Amino acid sequence: MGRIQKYGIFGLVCTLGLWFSSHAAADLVIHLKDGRTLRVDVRKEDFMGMSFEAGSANASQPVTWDFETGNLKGWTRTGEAFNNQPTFGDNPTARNRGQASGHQGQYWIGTYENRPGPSDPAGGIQGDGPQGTLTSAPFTIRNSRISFLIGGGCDLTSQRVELLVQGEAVRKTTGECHETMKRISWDIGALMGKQAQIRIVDASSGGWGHINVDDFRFE
Ligand SMILES: [Ca+2]
Repeated sequence: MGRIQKYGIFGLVCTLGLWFSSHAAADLVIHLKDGRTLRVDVRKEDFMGMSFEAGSANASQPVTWDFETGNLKGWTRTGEAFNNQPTFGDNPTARNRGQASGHQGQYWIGTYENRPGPSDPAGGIQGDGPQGTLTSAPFTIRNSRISFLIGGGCDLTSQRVELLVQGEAVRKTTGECHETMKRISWDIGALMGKQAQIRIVDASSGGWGHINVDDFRFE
């Protein structure tokens, strides 16, 4: 959430307080990380208060949607596949795989990889063996699209990212049996207001039994 996150809600409220001390009305300008600027006409007599709901998807708890925290904050693991996640840097290139990861930032999910941080040896792997799931905290759908980067295995029955509503997978996507992640997008406008979770599934130990994922965006 760009500058809101940087300054925090306390700083924002203080700033608003200063505006209102000299203005009957003011524009609240919110600069988002994706480049958009939101401008809200705020009148002193109408202003009651302000709250900040973490994450663009209004998650019930903070979730690392791009894994740049270097951990799995807001996600729940089952099995073994996600024990060494997220992974750091372009690990496929570090082992001369010939297919770059295409990740965002520094950290991403790659269930073949085993390089949790920069101090771990580049190119380390856990291979296709481990299986498991990684499920996000519940959130309320408030955007018409979710996009994310996906790569790795291409069997929808065993390697996929899915959107759960009331425990049912209402959207699911697999990779293209290529390490390099591509951005895909789900139209979720029809699900507005519903409680949902993202689940990443690695349910195979065979060839291409791994999945690469990064950078969920709520658009
Ligand atoms: Ca990332």
